[in-house]
Amino acid sequence: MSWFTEARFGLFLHWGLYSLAARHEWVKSYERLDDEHYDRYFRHFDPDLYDPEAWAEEAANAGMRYVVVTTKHHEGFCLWDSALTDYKATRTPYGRDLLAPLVEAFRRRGMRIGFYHSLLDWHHPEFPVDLYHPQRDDEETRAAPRDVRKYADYLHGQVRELLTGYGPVDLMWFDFSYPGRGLGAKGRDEWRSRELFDLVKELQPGIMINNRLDLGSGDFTTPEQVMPQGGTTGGVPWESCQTLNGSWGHDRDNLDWKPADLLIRMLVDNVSKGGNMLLNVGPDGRGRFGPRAVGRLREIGDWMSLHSRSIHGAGAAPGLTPPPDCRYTLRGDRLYLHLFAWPLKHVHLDGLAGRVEYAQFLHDASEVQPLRVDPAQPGHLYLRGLPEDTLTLQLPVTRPDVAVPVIELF
Ligand code: H79
Repeated sequence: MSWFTEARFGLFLHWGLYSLAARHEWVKSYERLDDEHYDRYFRHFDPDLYDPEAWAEEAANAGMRYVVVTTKHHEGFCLWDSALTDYKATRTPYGRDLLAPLVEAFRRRGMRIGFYHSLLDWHHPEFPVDLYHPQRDDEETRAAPRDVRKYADYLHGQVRELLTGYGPVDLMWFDFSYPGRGLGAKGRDEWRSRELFDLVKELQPGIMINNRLDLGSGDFTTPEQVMPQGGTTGGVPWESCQTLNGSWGHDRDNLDWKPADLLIRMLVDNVSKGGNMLLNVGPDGRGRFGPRAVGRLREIGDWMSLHSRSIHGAGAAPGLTPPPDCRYTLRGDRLYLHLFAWPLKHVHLDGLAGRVEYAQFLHDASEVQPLRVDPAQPGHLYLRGLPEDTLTLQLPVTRPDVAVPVIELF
């Protein structure tokens, strides 16, 4: 499982019928749309510009090392040609399986493959109505009780299909459990999570499973749209999943787009705390990433092409406290100082005096010289007060023209 912590950066893909509604992947629940209304997206699903090779190329160029794709989101629509339902891509106007070509394209780029699979299913007739369900818990639904055991059989059957039909799968991302949350609440008893977990491991012994089956931490934990504090997961690998704009599915009118430099700082922050970042793109109804997403991925790629050495295979630097607005990552015995803000002329590194043999900017391998204080020089007077064990580096006044400057310390 070391590939996971080496990779550090992955692509999340949310793609389904909600991509046509283009107003958040929870639209069916938020707007309480019934099946009849929602069927319009099924009848019009035809991503004629779908090109998973292009997606894989964008992801690879951005420095991403794995992909996690929504095989099925809460709406219940399946991207693959499941034998257990007709609610799938092959029965839409598009008429073809979307999953196999995607897996192939990303694998060809050397990327690891992850399947997101929703535990919730707002389309399956035996999925009991609950607080998130688009259908209300009313007299009518109570009169026709649903059998969650039958739904769980379906869930297990579909997972079996996914893990037998697409070659080696590296990661399984289940979403989500809500035990004890009122009528229709669901967790390990309803999903039959232990059985499901064992099934996944039996079919794909090398796979990693996330923590949303209500079985504790799983193989890795998944903070969602938060930047976690470091050192809080007790050594369990973790991955923070993040959006470009607050939504996971394509969201046409959303203007809350994070700029690329913020996304880069988020990635660095995660790695500096020992975690991964899974960054989401919500492709549109024609199967494109959209210019805003592509623009950000390319800017991230520009930075990664010069700085991936501080990300891939890197992690937290235990015992070292970085200066304000800086982050350390450690890879082997190389330390990387990421400067989120640009200080004037000097940066002071506590605890590093005498421990650094050479320092350079990562983007151009230009030397960053230490400040050597000569007690004979008058200037020395003004530097008194720095702790003995502090290494001071001399910075140019002008900040290098990269999203986040990085100093590599040998
Ligand atoms: O697939 C993406 C989301 O659709 C899904 N997980 C990511 C990866 C997800 N969104 N929310 N949740 C899982 C958990 C539920 C969160 C809730 Fe709420 C917060 C339920 C009630 C408050 C979101 C906001 C749903 C209703 C309001």
